[in-house]
Amino acid sequence: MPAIVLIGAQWGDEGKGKVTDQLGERVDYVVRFSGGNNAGHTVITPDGQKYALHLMPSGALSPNAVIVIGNGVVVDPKVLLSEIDGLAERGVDVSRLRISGDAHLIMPHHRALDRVVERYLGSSRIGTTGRGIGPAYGDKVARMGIRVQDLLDPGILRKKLELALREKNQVLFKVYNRKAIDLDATIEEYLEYAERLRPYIAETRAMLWDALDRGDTVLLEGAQATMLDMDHGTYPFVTSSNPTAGGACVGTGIPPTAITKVIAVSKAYTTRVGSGPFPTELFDDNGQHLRKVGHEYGTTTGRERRCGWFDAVVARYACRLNGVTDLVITKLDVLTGLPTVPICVGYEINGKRVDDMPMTQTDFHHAVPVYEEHPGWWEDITKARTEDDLPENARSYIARIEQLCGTRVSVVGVGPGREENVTRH
Ligand code: 2SA
Ligand code: GDP
Ligand code: MG
Repeated sequence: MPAIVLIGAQWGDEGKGKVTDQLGERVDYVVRFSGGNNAGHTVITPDGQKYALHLMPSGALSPNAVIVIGNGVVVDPKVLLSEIDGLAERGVDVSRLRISGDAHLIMPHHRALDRVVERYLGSSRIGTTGRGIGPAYGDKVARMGIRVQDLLDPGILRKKLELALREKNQVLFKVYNRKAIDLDATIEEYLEYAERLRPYIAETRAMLWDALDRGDTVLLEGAQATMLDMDHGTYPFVTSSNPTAGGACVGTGIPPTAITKVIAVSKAYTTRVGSGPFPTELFDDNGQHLRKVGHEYGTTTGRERRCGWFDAVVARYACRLNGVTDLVITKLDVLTGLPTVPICVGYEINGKRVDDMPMTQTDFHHAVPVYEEHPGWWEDITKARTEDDLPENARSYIARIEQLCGTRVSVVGVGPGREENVTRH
């Protein structure tokens, strides 16, 4: 009864969509457990078609997998419906979708609050995706949230929205100088979504327990990443959920004892989108190379991603925190053509060398990377499928990452396509 967790080891966009899609052929269920439509997961199918998924699990492109939106996800029904329609138009069978009735809804006041709060924060802003994620989770924790199941009970929906809007309209939007949101219009809009979403809403927890009892394989697909985790990431420059492996249990109802494997996806370098500390960030031609060759622009917002060298301190932290059994290193092909490829093996903080994540955020802000230089390679590696196909320098770069993380690197990505991988062990 295996449940496999797949998470991002860095600050997101490691290629989780591609890896989930690859595994999708071999699993029975693909379940999203956290985040919302802040996520942008890119999948390129063998016929060359590109899909950018935001709320739909990346198993959507594997015809035999049941795809599930777990209770830990925040759902913007408008976005979900347009994603369902877009996929259906392209011939994808969306009837396999199930949505937990316990997932929380993103409401218009959440989207509005996300934007006004970012404006209010000014230079201290988080650099959110503006999708209402933080305010929706905020209301969930404050026990003022509206859940997917509330769409099925118009009386409850009105009561809850009335309460939520009273606070937003009469207090918050006055402070932020934003116009009030209309209760009746919102109810009307959401009841229309309710009719369309009704067939997909299910008790997903029990469905997944039954699947595990039958011996089916369940893949829990993470969104965002370890360093964006609300508890374990670079707070406050994080997302408002727990995208780490522990969050996979909370966000689905699958017990920890059912998890047999934790796969972490990491780029062969590092990117980050939004504000916050990033010790190995590059502001030179090498950074430009990574952005240009790696097409490092947000899948959801189109924002430029900040780029830097591989940070083994972060990677090791992610491996230990998530109990990683297998590492997938993506985008090795993007490093081709660089004369040297440094790896950050530690930090210097206030004159002291440290090898692990420092305790305080202030120290992390002051961390200066200590680099180990590795010779680069020029050969095109996109056709490599076994380790022997890789140039010696690329092989030793990966072997060094494996050694520094103390975790097996099972697969190395050498291109965006489903087949463009080197399988190692
Ligand atoms: P939010 O919107 O409240 O979750 O933003 C809080 C922080 O989390 C970051 N974040 C992300 N980082 C990388 N990729 C994400 N998804 C998109 C992508 C990003 C995009 O796939 O490229 O298109 O801009 C993602 N989602 C949230 C965010 O940048 C904030 O730092
Ligand atoms: P996710 O959020 O983790 O799913 O990642 P994104 O889809 O936001 O960003 C990863 C990008 O890298 C996408 O454009 C992928 O198509 C692309 N990608 C994934 N793996 C590889 C790889 O091994 N090589 C190259 N060149 N691109 C890759
Ligand atoms: Mg992404």
